[in-house]
Amino acid sequence: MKRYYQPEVETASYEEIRQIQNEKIVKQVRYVYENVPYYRNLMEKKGVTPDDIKSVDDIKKLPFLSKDDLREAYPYGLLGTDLKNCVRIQSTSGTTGKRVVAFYTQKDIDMWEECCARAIVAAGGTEEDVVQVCYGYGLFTGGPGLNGGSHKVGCLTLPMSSGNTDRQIQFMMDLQSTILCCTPSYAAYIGESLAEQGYKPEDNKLKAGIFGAEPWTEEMRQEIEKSLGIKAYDIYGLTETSGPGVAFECEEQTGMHINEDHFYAEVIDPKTGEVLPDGEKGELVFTSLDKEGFPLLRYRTKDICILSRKKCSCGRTHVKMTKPLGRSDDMMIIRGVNVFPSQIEAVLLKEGYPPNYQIVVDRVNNSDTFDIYVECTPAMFSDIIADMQAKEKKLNLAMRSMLGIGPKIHLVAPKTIARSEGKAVRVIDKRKLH
Ligand code: DLL
Repeated sequence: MKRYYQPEVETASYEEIRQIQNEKIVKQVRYVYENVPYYRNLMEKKGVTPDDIKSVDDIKKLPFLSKDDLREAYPYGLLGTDLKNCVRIQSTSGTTGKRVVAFYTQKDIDMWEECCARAIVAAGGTEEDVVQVCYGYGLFTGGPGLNGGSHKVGCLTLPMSSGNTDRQIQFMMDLQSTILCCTPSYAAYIGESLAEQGYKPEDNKLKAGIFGAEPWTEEMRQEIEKSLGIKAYDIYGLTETSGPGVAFECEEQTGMHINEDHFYAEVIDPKTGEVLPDGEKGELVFTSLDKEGFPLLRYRTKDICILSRKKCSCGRTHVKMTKPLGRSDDMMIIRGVNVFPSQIEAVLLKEGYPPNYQIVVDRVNNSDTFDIYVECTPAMFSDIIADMQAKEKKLNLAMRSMLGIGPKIHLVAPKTIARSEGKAVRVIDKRKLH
């Protein structure tokens, strides 16, 4: 069986990978400097020129790029080439301010899909496989990324998108899907639904699952593996860098190999920006090495993780990252969707509510619950239940349109949400994800 999609590079020695990275970084920095005035400006402010970057060891001289920069430069400020050379955009959910729009040339798409193909082959995928992709399709990168990777491997691809679980199960059974790609919480839900419909794990033909886009635990992995009768692999990525496939798990299931020939990873102290040695916990920072549409140098992901170069039994040599162990900002991932408290606050203000609220997130039966308690002003508060329900419904719709998912809204009487003497406790996340 084929073990690697691109064996030469996936199993190259450390020195060979360094060589590839060193050649690429020189070109990528010059490319960005010449084509992205926004970043050139940051380099000039720091007194760095492309001539200062001779190898990846010099990356630490470059300025960081943050989500705030992406917001400031929205939509075209970080574009690396003429729009006429781009063939696709993908985006995250959220307000215009928080939304990330990434641009891809055809070469960028090919690179991204190859990264996903590596993940599929690492999960045992070959052209004999039937890959059921139930990540969302559209602006979200999950569906398109895994779909493209599956094509590259030559698998029969079922572009299901998310939702409609009965139909997912029918296709899974009738077309004998062998690899499932979706968020871990949706995988768990499919497992439960199969059991409810009377199927046993051995009744399906699935052998593997490629699950990511949100945090999940080892316990959840075991549960999913048991309920579906599969081996469950993690996959990581973010819209800014391309989408899923920046890193993926192999058969060892002890962390995800970062596709180092395309993305250079650093871990930094989120407070000081200092680069930390392998093995230390900090914020993950990526530098793209060969992107055209949306090249990013030293992009701060806000994901906290640890890098390791311990030899892997799968034969891959690329550095491994742990599962994200948390975030250095306040972003939550609820049912696979990125949610910031500031977005919720913006909706409340727009709808005329005071910014006294509390978000409660929990995971019940492997599915996220999302409740927002909102204080009314005395003028808004009414003891007519129908009135309050109508208001809750209106707020739910406004939240849904902003976030892409609908929370359960609870309007509560004035002055009932506990005031804090220090920082307000806006978010109570009861999920034990890390
Ligand atoms: O979630 C891309 C993706 C799609 C990854 C499908 C894997 C599978 P965004 O919507 O931009 O992109 O969200 C990126 O999600 O910074 C992490 O905080 C989180 N995340 C992604 N993968 C994982 C994972 C996609 N395997 C943000 N475990 C990232 C934990 C993850 N968190």
